[in-house]
Amino acid sequence: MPRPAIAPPESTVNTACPLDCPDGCSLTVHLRGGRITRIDGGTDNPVTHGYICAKVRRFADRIYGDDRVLHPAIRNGAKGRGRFRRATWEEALDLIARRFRETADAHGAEAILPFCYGGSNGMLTQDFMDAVLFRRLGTSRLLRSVCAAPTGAANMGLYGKMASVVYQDYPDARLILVWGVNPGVSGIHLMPYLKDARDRGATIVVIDPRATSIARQADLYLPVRPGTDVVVALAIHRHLFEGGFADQAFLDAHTTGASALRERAQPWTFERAAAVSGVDADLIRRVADLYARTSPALVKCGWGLERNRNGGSAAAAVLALPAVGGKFGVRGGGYTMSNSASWQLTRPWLKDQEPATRVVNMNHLGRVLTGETDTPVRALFVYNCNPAVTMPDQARVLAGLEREDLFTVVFDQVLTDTALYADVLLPATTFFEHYDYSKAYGPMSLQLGRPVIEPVGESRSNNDVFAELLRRLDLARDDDPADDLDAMLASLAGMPEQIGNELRETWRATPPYDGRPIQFVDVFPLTGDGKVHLCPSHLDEEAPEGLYAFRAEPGTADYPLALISPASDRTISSTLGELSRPAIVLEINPQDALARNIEDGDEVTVFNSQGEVKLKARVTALVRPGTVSTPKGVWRRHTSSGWTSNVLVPDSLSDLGAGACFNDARVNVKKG
Ligand SMILES: Nc1nc2c(c(=O)[nH]1)N[C@H]1C(S)=C(S)[C@@H](COP(=O)(O)OP(=O)(O)OC[C@H]3O[C@@H](n4cnc5c(=O)[nH]c(N)nc54)[C@H](O)[C@@H]3O)O[C@H]1N2
Ligand SMILES: Nc1nc2c(c(=O)[nH]1)N[C@H]1C(S)=C(S)[C@@H](COP(=O)(O)OP(=O)(O)OC[C@H]3O[C@@H](n4cnc5c(=O)[nH]c(N)nc54)[C@H](O)[C@@H]3O)O[C@H]1N2
Ligand code: SF4
Ligand SMILES: [Mo]
Repeated sequence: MPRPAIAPPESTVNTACPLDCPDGCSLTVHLRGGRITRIDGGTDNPVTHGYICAKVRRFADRIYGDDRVLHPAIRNGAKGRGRFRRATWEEALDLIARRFRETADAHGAEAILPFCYGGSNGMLTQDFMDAVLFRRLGTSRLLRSVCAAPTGAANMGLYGKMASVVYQDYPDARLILVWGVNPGVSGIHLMPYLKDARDRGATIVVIDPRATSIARQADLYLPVRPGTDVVVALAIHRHLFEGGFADQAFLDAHTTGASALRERAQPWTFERAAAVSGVDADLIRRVADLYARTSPALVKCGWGLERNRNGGSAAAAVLALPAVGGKFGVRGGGYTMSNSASWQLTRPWLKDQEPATRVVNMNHLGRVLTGETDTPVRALFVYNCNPAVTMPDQARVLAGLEREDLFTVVFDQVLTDTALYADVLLPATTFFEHYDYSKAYGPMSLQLGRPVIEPVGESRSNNDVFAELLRRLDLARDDDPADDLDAMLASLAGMPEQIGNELRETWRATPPYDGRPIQFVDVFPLTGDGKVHLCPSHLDEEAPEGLYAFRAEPGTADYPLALISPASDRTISSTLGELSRPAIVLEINPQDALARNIEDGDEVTVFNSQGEVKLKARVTALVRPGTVSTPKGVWRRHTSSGWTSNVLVPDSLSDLGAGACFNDARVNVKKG
């Protein structure tokens, strides 16, 4: 049953954006004849107040666009060709249930792999009825490590994911290190606060291989070689310890592991760090000295620095700075990492225990689908994810998806590159057509989003569909939510009482500490003993060469350039990638271009032993020598060869969190 739209057809309605972006905007949606005519920034969220990104402004083009999946479909042609015949929901769901049952009977349910990541990132569209289904079925489990795994492991290990400094407190800082993050693109509502901080006299330092918009406005810019942040941070630690700037009283009272960190920082003089990172020793010295002497000092740690073999240690070393430097305890001092855990919400509605089935690292999708594993994957259910273009080692991922003996379900809103490989394709609603939570991970904000239009075509929400599958597989129980509305109500009932009540009444919850917690005044580490663990033994054991170790370049002489693929202003990961866009470019430094006889605008081939991608060269000094850059989230149709940067990305893992090493791709570039 399609759910009736809750908004009158001619109206202006408020909702919230749940997409995987730190900001959590409130939205105002204009409707005419029951269709969305305009999407603007809403005023409910005081931080994102009034404006939104250009991506979500264009979201109606996605909702009503040609690529929207409008009804269930069953493959009717060779794998990967995207040829389908229309099917009813009954037929499609019956087929999935039958194939799942047959697979489980013949090979065990571990032969089924659910594959999902953030999707639209809400709490209702992931780890709800989907998790109920897959837990009860006893399928393989997925390690969701494509993003935020190394930074998450570091933040958890050192601080137990203590709540972070929020955007509103940036103007109180006197010094801000913007480290491996590009807020001008990936969290735009931080930018006015950074400007405000600067106007009030704060010094801004940016550490990034590319001169991003914030780097160009910064007082100091460190064009670091990808994957080398750990040594830059350790050189700052060394200066703090050796220069007598370490806050010994704080270290004694609130930390463990300071001497281990000091020992590991010891070898990293400014000169050695400079030789490895490619950043001038004097620049590192200036930053270290500024950090030592300035308060309030703030470190904004992003995700760009984690996507390599040293990413976990880099994040740990960066996050350890305020503890060693004694920067906590004042507004505008401390660190910002993800605030996703700061509401401390659990998911009490998930009553089923996770089964002890095998865990598959999502970064290894290609090798798991193509290689020899104890229990080969025979059925794959992809939702909230577009692995054909977002996972490492694209060639193997696509080879796996092409397997004739693999039964693949893809449940998505649009005909993604992954959907082309589906045996059964299911149409999903967007967050304008179902309920979902918008939980920001930059500011502290929690809003409930609501359907503002009827589901387009025959699309259905995740909870509706997974509840249907539970029934078809005889796994449903009487107290399960029956559909999306039920699931939403169950989630509200499972929230802490005040939050649940507020969301029910105003669609928005009041964050603790007025949404502006001060670290070590209002919030403290959520580690077992309440201390900062500067060198926790479990991380030290997990990292192949120990925590804070620098592991050298993966490259060979044939592939001297580091390829990075950061967020762009066109897509959220690959979401919205179906919309038209200018040609995809490879940014290359003039020095590297000249050596290869490449001019601005040339067609170039970026290649390594895994594959090649054809792109247009943009010769620009904004990217450091030795590094080339192309946006993440590109679709196959946007390159002439049909391959995207992920064909060049190895499926090796980061030192902590078994995360993806997108920025460890080493390549060469040639004209043509
Ligand atoms: N517009 C838009 N917004 C987004 C997204 C999007 O796709 N588009 N994606 C969302 C998601 S899923 C995430 S995880 C976040 C990510 O947001 P960010 O934290 O900004 O992460 P990235 O864009 O991966 O990289 C950030 C910066 O790190 C730099 N970088 C790359 N390698 C290194 C390195 O080794 N060291 C250092 N210091 N810097 C490096 C890149 O040049 C880039 O400028 O953004 C979210 N917001
Ligand atoms: N080269 C390179 N690749 C990268 C990165 C990089 O830095 N470089 N970054 C990585 C990062 S940070 C991330 S987070 C990953 C993200 O990679 P993915 O998890 O694949 O994320 P998206 O590309 O946004 O795809 C999400 C899909 O979910 C669908 N979806 C949204 N909402 C719903 C829903 O309610 N129901 C269903 N059924 N479907 C829904 C969307 O339509 C979309 O197709 O990409 C990674 N890929
Ligand atoms: S993607 Fe981010 S900036 Fe854009 S509307 Fe959503 S929360 Fe706001
Ligand atoms: Mo991400």
